[in-house]
Amino acid sequence: MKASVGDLALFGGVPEFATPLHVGQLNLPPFEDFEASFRDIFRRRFFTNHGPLVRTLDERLARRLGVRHAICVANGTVALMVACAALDLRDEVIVPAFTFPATVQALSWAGLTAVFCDVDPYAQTITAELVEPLITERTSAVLGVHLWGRACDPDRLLDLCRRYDLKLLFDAAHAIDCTFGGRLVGGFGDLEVFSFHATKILGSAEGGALTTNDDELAARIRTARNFHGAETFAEVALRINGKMSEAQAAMGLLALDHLDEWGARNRELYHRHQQRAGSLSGVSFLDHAGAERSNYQYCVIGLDAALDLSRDELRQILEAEGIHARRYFFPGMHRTPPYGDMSADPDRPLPVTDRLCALTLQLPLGSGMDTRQVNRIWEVIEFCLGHGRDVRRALDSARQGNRPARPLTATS
Ligand code: T4K
Repeated sequence: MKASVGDLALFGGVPEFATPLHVGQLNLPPFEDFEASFRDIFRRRFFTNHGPLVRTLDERLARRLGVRHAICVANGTVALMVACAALDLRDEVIVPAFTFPATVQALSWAGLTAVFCDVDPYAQTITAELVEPLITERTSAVLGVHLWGRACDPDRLLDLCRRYDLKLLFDAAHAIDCTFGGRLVGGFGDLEVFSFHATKILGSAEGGALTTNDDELAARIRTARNFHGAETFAEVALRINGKMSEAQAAMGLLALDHLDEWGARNRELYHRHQQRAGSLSGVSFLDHAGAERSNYQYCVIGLDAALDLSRDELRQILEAEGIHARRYFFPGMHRTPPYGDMSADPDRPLPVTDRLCALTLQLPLGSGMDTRQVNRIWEVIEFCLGHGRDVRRALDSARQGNRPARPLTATS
């Protein structure tokens, strides 16, 4: 418990958490289960190229998500690249700038041009209304991102895309086990893309999957992810080695066994964050789950621009306390080279994206955490915001060299 500004670790006090709390905590099944699974892989001497575990994971995912096809690949970024090739996208793709770089970088790897769309201030996703004015004769597709697990409205976007003869795909990297209108993410648009990175609730160290209900598209995906196309005879010009290994699939299958349990744990932590944030003025909690089913893997807050402390100052203080909050996503992709820079771009204003990039903070939530730790995170935040002017003076003083203040690490 902090009683004075001097108790803050940034100014020489004892850090609240001796072992830092991260966002993106690992969700790990019991080690013996890994051992058994890996022993089987070594016994079979079959390590990759669509082995039995990858095929089982494909089938189990498809069943769980209620789709005809789930096709596992090496990671979520490759999944997006494969999606572009399988859909034969050309020229321009409309995409939010408020996303992880991979969403946009995959388009560049496929030789496509990203056209950045602003997001809805409440949902933080693109909408049909925001997309429509950006459509030109060069547009071939719309790529929505189900940010934090909250799905874009798939029906209105599909209606728009069908009217303009555009493909519709979704980056569902955050959205395994999440619903829109009670329907599970996985079967929306032409296809959807998942990430099973280690930091995701369903992790296979690195990994990802594409899901679709379209048989012909599924064949094209299988060809695009396997350089010589022997898997299917679909003609796809752009191909890559995007195969998932048996080791990744083993981890993914074990994680799938625990998905419900981990979602329930996250839910409890999420609601405690929500409760604590709700009692603090100047802080808004993004309830991305709302009434939908969610994996609850992210705690996202927005800070009022009028607070005595900026988002980045608060983050600096929290980091010194062992609370490694992240500025996902800063800067927006429209301000990230080679797509843009930090200078204002009056021709392509994305005011909501800019505001979210400046004020959003993601707080730790996940495995190994309990609600008492969530409370302790909020006690530090409450102290800082409640003593904003004093903390601000101490920060200014430290900047002028009068007091020690730990530098912030370079990560966003
Ligand atoms: N689309 C969207 C919307 C995405 O968010 C992502 C990835 C993708 C596409 C692409 O999917 P993949 O190609 O990655 O499958 C992390 C993840 O690496 C990335 O998968 C994720 N989104 C993104 C939101 O977060 P970084 O570069 O910020 O990760 P890093 O290494 O700073 O890790 C975040 C925190 O997790 C750290 O503070 C510590 C903790 N951590 C991390 C790792 C790797 C651990 O505790 N253990 C670990 O092994 O991207």
